[in-house]
Amino acid sequence: MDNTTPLPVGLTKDEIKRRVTEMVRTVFRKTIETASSQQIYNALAYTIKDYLSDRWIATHDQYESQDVKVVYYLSMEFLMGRFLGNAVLNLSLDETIREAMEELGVDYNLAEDAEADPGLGSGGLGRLAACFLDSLSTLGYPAYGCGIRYHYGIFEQHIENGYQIEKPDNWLKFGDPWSVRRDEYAMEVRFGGKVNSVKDEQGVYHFVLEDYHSVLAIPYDYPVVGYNTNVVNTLRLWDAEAIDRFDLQSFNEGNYERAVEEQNLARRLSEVLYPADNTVAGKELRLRQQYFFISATIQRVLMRFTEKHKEDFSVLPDYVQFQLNDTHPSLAVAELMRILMDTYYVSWDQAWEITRKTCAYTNHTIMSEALEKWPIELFSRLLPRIYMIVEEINRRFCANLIDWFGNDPNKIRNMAIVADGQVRMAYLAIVGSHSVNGVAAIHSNILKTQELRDFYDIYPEKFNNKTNGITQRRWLAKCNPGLSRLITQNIGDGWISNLDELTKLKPLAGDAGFQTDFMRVKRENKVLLSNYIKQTSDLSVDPDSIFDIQVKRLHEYKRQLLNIFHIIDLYNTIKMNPYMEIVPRTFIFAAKASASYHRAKLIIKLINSVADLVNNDKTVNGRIRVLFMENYRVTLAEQLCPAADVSEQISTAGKEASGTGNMKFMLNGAVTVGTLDGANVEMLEEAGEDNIFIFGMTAAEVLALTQSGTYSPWNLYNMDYNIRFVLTSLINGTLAPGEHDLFREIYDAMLNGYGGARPDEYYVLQDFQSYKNAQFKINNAYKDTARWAEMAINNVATSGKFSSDRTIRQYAEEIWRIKPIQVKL
Ligand code: H53
Repeated sequence: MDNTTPLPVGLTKDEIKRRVTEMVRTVFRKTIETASSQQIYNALAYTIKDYLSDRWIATHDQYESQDVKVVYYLSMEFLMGRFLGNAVLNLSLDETIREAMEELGVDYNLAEDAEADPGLGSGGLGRLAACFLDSLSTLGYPAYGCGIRYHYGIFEQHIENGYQIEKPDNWLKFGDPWSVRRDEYAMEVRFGGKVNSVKDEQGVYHFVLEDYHSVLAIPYDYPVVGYNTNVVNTLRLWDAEAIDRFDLQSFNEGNYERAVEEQNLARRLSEVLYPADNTVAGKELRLRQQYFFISATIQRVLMRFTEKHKEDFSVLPDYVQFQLNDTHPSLAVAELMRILMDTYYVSWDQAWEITRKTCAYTNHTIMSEALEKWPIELFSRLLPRIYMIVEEINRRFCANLIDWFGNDPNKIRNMAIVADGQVRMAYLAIVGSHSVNGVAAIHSNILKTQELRDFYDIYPEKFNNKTNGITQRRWLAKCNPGLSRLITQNIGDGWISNLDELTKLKPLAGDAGFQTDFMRVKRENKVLLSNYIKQTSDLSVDPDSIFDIQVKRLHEYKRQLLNIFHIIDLYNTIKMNPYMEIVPRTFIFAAKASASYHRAKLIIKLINSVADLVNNDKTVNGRIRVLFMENYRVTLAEQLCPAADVSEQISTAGKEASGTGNMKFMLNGAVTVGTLDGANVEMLEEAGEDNIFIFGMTAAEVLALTQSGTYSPWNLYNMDYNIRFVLTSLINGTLAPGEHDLFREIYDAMLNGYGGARPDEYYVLQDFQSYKNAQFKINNAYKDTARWAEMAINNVATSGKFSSDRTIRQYAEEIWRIKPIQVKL
C-alpha cells in the first residue's frame, strides 16, 4: 500500500451508535436496552479494534515498504491496564463515544468498568514495559512488545481478617476482544532431548537436537495505539498449545498417557504469571516460560528477516534490536547464537559479533535475591543445546579474562557466567550485549562502581543510564480529567505529546487564582476517592484531611514498616496529648505481597491491625485514619494518583533502582516525602528542595554503616522512648489482643535479626527520627494552603523529565539507533 491509499479517518457518533447496536444484536442477540455492561463493553471494544485495523495494517505496510529497523522489547511482563479507555483517548474519540453512549442511553462508565484489568505483570518492571509501548507508538518508532499470554495474571488480593488471601485472576473469562490470533505465525519450541552431531553433504558437522519434546507457540497480537498519530504497533503475546501431530503419534503407539502429558505440559506453560517481584522463584516452569517466548520470538524475527534479506545476517543488527527487560529474557543471547549457527550455519565468530550488536540489556535491580541463577543440572537438562552454547560463551569469556587480568582465579570465579554449579543470567546478558543500562542515574552509578564494577572495568563503553519514565497519556490525561482540563485551559494541550510544556505552569504556581483552581480539582479528586472507599470498604474518610499514600509492592526494602511505625508513634502521641492539634490525615496503603513472602504478608496484617486500633479509637476522633485498600492494580493506581497530597517514596537509599510510582504522583500534584533513592534523586533536582521532603541516610551513608558493622538498633531502642514504645506495642498485645506473639517476628527482625538476617536490615529505626521530622514539616506546610498549592503545582510543572517519551527517545537514539516512521492515511 502506498501513502495515498484512503483510509477511514474519523469514526462519527452515528457510526459508533450503529456499530455497537449491530454488534450487540448479532453477537449477543440483545438490544441496547437489554444488553449488560459487559456486552456493551465487548461491542465497543470490537468496534474500536475494527476501526483501528486499517492503521494497524498501514503501520506494518510502512515497516515493510521502508524496510525499517525494528526494536523488539522482550519482557516476561506487560502490565497494560485496561485497553479501551486508553485506545479511545489516544484516538481522540473520548467525547464522541461519550455522546454516542449517552444518546443510546448507556452508562459509559459502567461499560468501561466491565473491562478486566489484565494483570500480566507484578510491579514496576511490567508497568514500565507498558508505558514504553505507549511512547513507542506515540513517537512512531517501529516496535514490538514480545511476551507471554498468561491465562491467569497476578492473583487477586482479598483481605480477610486483616490477612492477604490470593484468588486466581481469570482475566480472559469474558473473552479477549483486543487480540488477533495469528495461527499463520505459530512456532515450534523444543525442550529436553539430547544433542547429537550430524555430518552434512559437505562433510561438515552440525549439532542437532534429538528426542526432544516440543510445544507450539501461538502468537496473539494486541494493538498499541499511539496518541495523535496513525502508528499502531503490536504487542505480541505467545500462548502455548500442544502440537497435534505429536499427540496423534503417541496415541497410535498406544501411549495415551504421554499424549495427555504433552497436552498438560503445553497448557501449563502459559497458564500463570509468577507473582514474585524483585525475587526469583527458581522454578523449572519459569525457565521453561522464558525459553518458550524467547525461542518463539527469535525464530519468528529471523524468519521475517530472511524473507527480506535472505541469509545475509551481517546486516541483522541494522534491522533488528532486542531489548532485554531484566535478566528474564537473557536466553535470547544463546538462542540467537543457536539459530544462526545450527539453522543457518553461520560461524561462531560471526554469530557472536551479530548477537552482541543485536542485543541490549536493562538492569532493574541490585537486590541480590532478584539476580537470576539457574542450577546447571536443571538448565542443561531442559535446554541441552542452549547450555552447550552458554558453556562455550563462558569458556571464551574466561579466556579473555585471563588476557585482561592475568590468571587471577578469584576474578574469574567472580565474573564467570557458569560458576559454583549455576548459570548466572545477568552475566550472560552483559557479555552478550552491546549496551547495559540502569534505570535511574544513582542506580546506573551503583552498577558501575559497585555491583557490576568488574564488568564496567572491561566494558566501560557498554554502560549507560536511561532514567525511567511514565506515559502522561494514561497517568494524567486519562486518569485525572479534572487536572488535565485545568492545565489545558491554561497552557494548551501540547503537554500530552510533549511533557516539558508543563514548565509553562511555573509562573502560575504563585498565582492565587490558579492555586484555588488547582486545590479545587485536588479536592474533587479526593471526594471521588472517598466515595469509592465508602462504597468498597464502608469507611468514611475526610476529603479535607491530608491524603498520604504509599502504594507499591510489599517489600521490606520499600519500608512500609517505617510508615506504619510512624503512624503508631503518632497515635501514641495523640493518646498522650488528647487535645493536640494536627492536620487530620488519611494514611492509605495498598500492596500485594508475594504469596510465599511470609514477612511481607505479616506486615499487611500489621497495617490492618493498626488500622483497626486507630480507626476505632474515640480519643483519636478521626484525626488520623489508616486504610489498607485491597487488590492494588493499575486501575486502582489510576484512582489513587489524582487524589494524593503526599506520596511516600521511602525505600532504604540504594535499594530502589528507580521507582515509577513516585513519578505518577508527582505528575498529579502530590508532594513527595522520600529518601535519596532511585529517581527521587532526579525529582529533587527537577523540583528543587523547597518542593520535596527529603529525609534519611544517603546511599553512601547506608553503605558505610553496613560496612562498618557497628549498627546497633538496640542503642536506638534504649535511647529513644518513642522507638521503644512502637516496638513494645508489637509484643504487648496492643495490636493483637489475645495473640501477643503475632508480630514478635517483626520485633525480633528489628532488634535481634531473624532467620540469619542482620538486625533491622533496611535501617528502619536508623531513619525513624529523620522521617518523623519530615512528617512534622509536612503537617505544618499543609496548614499554609497557598504554600502547599505552590509546592504541588511546582511538582507538576517540573515533572516533564519523567515522561516515558523522553526515556524512549533516549533508548531509540543512543541504544537502538532506530528512526520514527510516519503513517499517512
Ligand atoms: O523495576 C522498575 C523500577 C523498580 C524496580 C522494578 C523491578 C521489578 O518490578 C521486578 C524486578 C526487578 O528486577 C525490578 O524494583 O525500582 O522502577 C522499573 O525499572
